[in-house]
Amino acid sequence: MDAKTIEIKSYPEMWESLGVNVERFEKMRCVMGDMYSKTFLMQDKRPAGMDYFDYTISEIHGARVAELVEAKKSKRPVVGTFCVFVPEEIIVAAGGICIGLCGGSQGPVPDAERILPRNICPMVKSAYGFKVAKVCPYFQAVDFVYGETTCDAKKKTWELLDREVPTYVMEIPQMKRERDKALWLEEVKDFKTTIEDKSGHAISADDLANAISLINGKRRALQRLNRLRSHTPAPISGKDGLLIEQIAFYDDPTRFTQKLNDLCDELEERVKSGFGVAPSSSPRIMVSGTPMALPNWKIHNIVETLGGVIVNEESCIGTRYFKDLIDEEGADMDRMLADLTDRYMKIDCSCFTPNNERIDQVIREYKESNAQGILHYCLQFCHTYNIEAVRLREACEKEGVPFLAVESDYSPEDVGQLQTRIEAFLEQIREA
Ligand code: BJ8
Repeated sequence: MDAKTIEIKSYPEMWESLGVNVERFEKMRCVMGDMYSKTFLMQDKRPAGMDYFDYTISEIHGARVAELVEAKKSKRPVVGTFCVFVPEEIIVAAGGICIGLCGGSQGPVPDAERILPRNICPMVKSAYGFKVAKVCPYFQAVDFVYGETTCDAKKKTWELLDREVPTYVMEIPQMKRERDKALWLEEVKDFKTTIEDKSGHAISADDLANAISLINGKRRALQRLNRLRSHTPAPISGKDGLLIEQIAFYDDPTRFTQKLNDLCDELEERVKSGFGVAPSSSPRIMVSGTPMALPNWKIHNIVETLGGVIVNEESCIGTRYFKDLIDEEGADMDRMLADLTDRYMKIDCSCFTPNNERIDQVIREYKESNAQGILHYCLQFCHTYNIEAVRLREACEKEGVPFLAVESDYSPEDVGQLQTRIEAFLEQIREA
């Protein structure tokens, strides 16, 4: 691999066997390789430990997909998900593999728009488009999909997606009263039963305990990375931080955790010696809001090209995924399921009302990450995050936190306008 370019490897025979539209997918592969090289490999002072994550991107449609194909041969279920509410510990406990399928690319959006309304969330359109156009080997490899009822765009799309791939749906309550928590526990139990039926594997207490410890380990490594990013100068760029958080959703959890901890060892040395990727004077930005699915690097690219550095993502592809762990003291299945349910109920998605925990959490993360401003990122047509930004802005005004809210999609059309607004925001922080 040349230092400044990356080739995303081609596996046409394997893709063909999965029913991928190979001719179309080949073009997307080349575009992504080019975009990755320009966004990531041109950065200065990247940690050596990023080599592994570059490798996973070069093999994103090869080595990892081949692992899924092997798992399927040995009857291990491969389950596609779209939300951090779907408990991956239960999939892992049944010997399965959980793959986050959220779409972050503009490429398949026109395919989706032939069927879905245009004025819905780009993440939903991108994911659905990947499946109907058959241009995602992961989507082609999953045995079935588990959706949820978090937002209207997703829950109605599952009805259509079910025509393409078996799609099950968990009901996520939208409030957090005791009766909502009881409903959620029942949903988790139903989910476990379905996964057991599909995999032919009855989950034992030991299976679940091991899975909880494995996924807790992954979340702990991500917490460690996040703490390291709170230092000034930042030991790693926001782009690389986000990339790692994105890869967490499809890589093998044991390998990922090991490689991320190796990287964190290196970053600790950087922190000790005061070595950073950007000058200490670079404005430190925390991003908060809707998830940024692979390969959505738009905001991070703009901020860091303009001389800022992103130090935290309060997002489901970010801290909402790893801030909470499951208690590992649970001795029996009922206790473990109750602990798991408690942990998942702490996710402060804007689909909940009220959602005061998130407002408090954003301010807490702002302080802990030593950020100097919050950039609220909302995907177009995501009403819940968009409206919740009103209360976040008020909380930031009260705390004296510089705040900018942007709404965007995956097209490049608004890049110029975003650059102008973000540049002014960084200037405001520099002058403060
Ligand atoms: S827990 S944030 S992963 S639902 S798809 S809600 S952006 S309109 S992703 Fe999410 Fe689960 Fe909540 Fe997290 Fe809005 Fe788009 Fe809906 Fe979205």
